Parts: sequence; C-alpha cells; structure tokens
Amino acid sequence: MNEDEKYLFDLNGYLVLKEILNDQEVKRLNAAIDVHSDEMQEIDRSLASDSKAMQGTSRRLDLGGMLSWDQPYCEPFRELLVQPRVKSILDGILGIGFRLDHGPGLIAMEKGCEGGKLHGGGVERGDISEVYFYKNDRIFTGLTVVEYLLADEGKGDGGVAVIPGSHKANVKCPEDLLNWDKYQEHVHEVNAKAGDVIIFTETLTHGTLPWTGSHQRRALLYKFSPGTVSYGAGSHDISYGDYIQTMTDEQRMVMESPHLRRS
Ligand SMILES: O=C(O)CCC(=O)C(=O)O
Repeated sequence: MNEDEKYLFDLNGYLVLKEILNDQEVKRLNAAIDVHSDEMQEIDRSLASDSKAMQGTSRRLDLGGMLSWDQPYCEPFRELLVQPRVKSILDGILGIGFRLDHGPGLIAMEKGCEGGKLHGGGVERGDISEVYFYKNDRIFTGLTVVEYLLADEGKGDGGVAVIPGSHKANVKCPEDLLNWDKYQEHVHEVNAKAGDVIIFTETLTHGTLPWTGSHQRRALLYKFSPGTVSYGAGSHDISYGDYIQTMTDEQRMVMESPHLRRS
C-alpha cells in the first residue's frame, strides 16, 4: 500500500483499484458463475426494508460456495484470496496475516432490482470486530469488504454506494439518509468497471442503490478480518469436505481460524 492509497483510505474509508483483473480473468470468473447460475437464490427478505427510494420490482440474487466448487471452476476464486495488489492493501489496513472472514459471495441484480438500505457507520458498529482507528502510524480496521466487479457499474446504474468519511462519524446517521429518502447528495454511487476492485471498511456507511442498468449486475464480495479477529463463525465450512487441503500454502493461510500470525 503506498502513501497515497493510505491517505485516501483513511480519508474516505474506501479505495477503488482500477484494472486489477484483465478481460480474460473476468471472463473466466463469469464463465464459472454461468455454470452454477441455477444455484443463484433470491434473497428471502427485502433489503430495501422501509425505504421509499430503494424499492424495486425484484430482489437481489446471491450465490456462494465458490471455493469448494469442483476444479477448474473453484480455481479463479481461490486465486483472488491472495491477489497481489489487493493483498498489499489488506496488509496495510488489516495487518500482515489477515484472514478470510467469510465469502466469497456473488451479488447479482437484474434491471429494476430493489436497493439495499445503507448500514455500517462509525458509531452504529460497536464491536471490536468492526472498528476503525489509526495508531502507531498505521490504519487498524476490522471487517473489510473486497468487492471485485465482474460487470460494469456506470453512472446512474445503481449498485454499491457509500457515504465517504462516515467510518469516522461520531454521530448516528439519520434514518432518512440510511433509507436514501433524503440527503441523497451525501450518498456516493461508486462507478467502476469489470475488473476493478472496491475495498471498504465495514464501518463505512454503505449499501446498494436500486439497479437500473440493462445488464445483470455482478459483484463478487470477499470479507476479510485481521488475523486474530473473527466477525463470522471463525472457520471455513467443512460440510463441503476439507477443501482447503487442495489450496496452495499461501491460500490456506488466509483460510485458517483466528490466531496470531507473526509473518
Ligand atoms: O451492493 C453492494 O455491493 C453492497 C453490499 C453490502 O452492503 C454489504 O456487503 O454489506
């Protein structure tokens, strides 16, 4: 992580990394998803909740389990556990020896899909697993989202949105702002292209704007924590078999349960 990235992440609570995956890599991930598309499930509750502005005609589709898919389909998703450019940022904000907390999970949205109420926020998240602070010349953050875009999210399409700087907010966010019903000018629609990566601390107030793009939205989310901390259940789901045994050493380190890693 360079000094500019450090400044911008501390200032805004998120970063957009451009062209991290090339067209071939994006194609390979999308092709593996296409093979499993009949496993996508519509979420069982409305994420727009009581918002007026976030309503839509359909709900988000979710897909998970990629790391335990058969070869060759699991492979590109495993590679992203330790993607070198992303790893350099995570080393900087989570510390050396960060771990996969949960995911990856695909969010897919069709035109007209409802949005998802904003959440997170500096004061709303009170647990050590979701902190943000700066000490000893470095950033410390808890649960962190790495979002690989597998389809473009252009101006006005909707999709991921943030309130820049809100990870350091000291006052609770107004409900009308969380609902995107008021103060819309403070909510920033993050625009990026397939192959770009958006990294944000879960303490940043963030959510999803209704999808108006004519193509299917596809965002692949990995959620990481510092090596000693867990937000989720703490270890990978062995009901699929012990699939981490077939990973590389570097990938397997990221999958381990929380403990102190010294290098
Ligand atoms: O739609 C998005 O990308 C945001 C997802 C989200 O809100 C979350 O992961 O907590």
